[in-house]
Amino acid sequence: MKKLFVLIMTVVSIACLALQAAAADSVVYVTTPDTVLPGEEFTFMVNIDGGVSYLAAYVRPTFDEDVFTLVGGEWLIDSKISDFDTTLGDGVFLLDEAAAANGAVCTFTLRANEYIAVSKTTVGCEFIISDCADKLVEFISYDRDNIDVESNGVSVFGSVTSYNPQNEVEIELLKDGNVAYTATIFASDGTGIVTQEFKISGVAPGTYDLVVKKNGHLNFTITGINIDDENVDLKNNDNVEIAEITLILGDVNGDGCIDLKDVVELTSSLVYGKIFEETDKKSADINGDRCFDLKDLIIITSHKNYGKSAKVIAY
Ligand SMILES: [Ca+2]
Ligand SMILES: [Ca+2]
Repeated sequence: MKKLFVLIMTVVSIACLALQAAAADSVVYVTTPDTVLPGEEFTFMVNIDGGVSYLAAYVRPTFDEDVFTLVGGEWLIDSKISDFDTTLGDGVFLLDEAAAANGAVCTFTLRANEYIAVSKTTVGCEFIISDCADKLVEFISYDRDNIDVESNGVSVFGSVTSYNPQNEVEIELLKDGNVAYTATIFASDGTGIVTQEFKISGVAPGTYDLVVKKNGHLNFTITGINIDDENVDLKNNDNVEIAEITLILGDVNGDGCIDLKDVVELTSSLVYGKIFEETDKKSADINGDRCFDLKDLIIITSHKNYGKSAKVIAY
């Protein structure tokens, strides 16, 4: 039913695009609390004012899923369709007859997650309204940005040394094999070896595995990191391999080890001696200078890299 509704809305919206400007007076607004504590549940109301007549609407709450979980929703109007779905997080409704767009429409209930990394967030609601009688469709989006949330949990700090800062580094904290938190060291200019720091915030107590991933490099895993109520700075660890995480590189084909297959890929006539734009095998540019040449081959075949497979060490 929802797909059908969206289809209808799409068709109507295309047909009536020129008329949208005429319906600019309606306002959707949400009423939310000023402050939310970790683990706290709250309900916010969605209202529409402005008097535009409508028969149907699509509604969806907007919020940061790292901060809140949608736990419920309720229509405050009589509608033929009431298919609000907490899994999909949206719903549509269709009135028996056109009504003026005034007053409370629905409520959504959100629960703040137990561990939150940010201190401010936004909660809002998106609306698509259809007034079939006038062949009019109005798009309204509204966000409210004044919810303070109490951040908690601890932070995990570390440093990663790798080649080619033009590729980003992904850091994952896994709990029971599932990714629980992530951080990204974003791409930047430059070539060659670079040492960059990362921070993962809002981490709940528990035992985690930390995995560092970067294109062209082997994964680096630290298992069994115990986190309680204090920040963990891997850079202070007695084990230099943990304190100075260094990625092994040269995994051109991404199979988790560096061997003859990677050399063969780099030295292929389709790759070797080419410049960056001339081949799709971007991962063969090991040092990030946008050329595929002897410099890359030397790095792959270096004793530090060649013959190595993904590193896993215990915390
Ligand atoms: Ca490989
Ligand atoms: Ca290169």
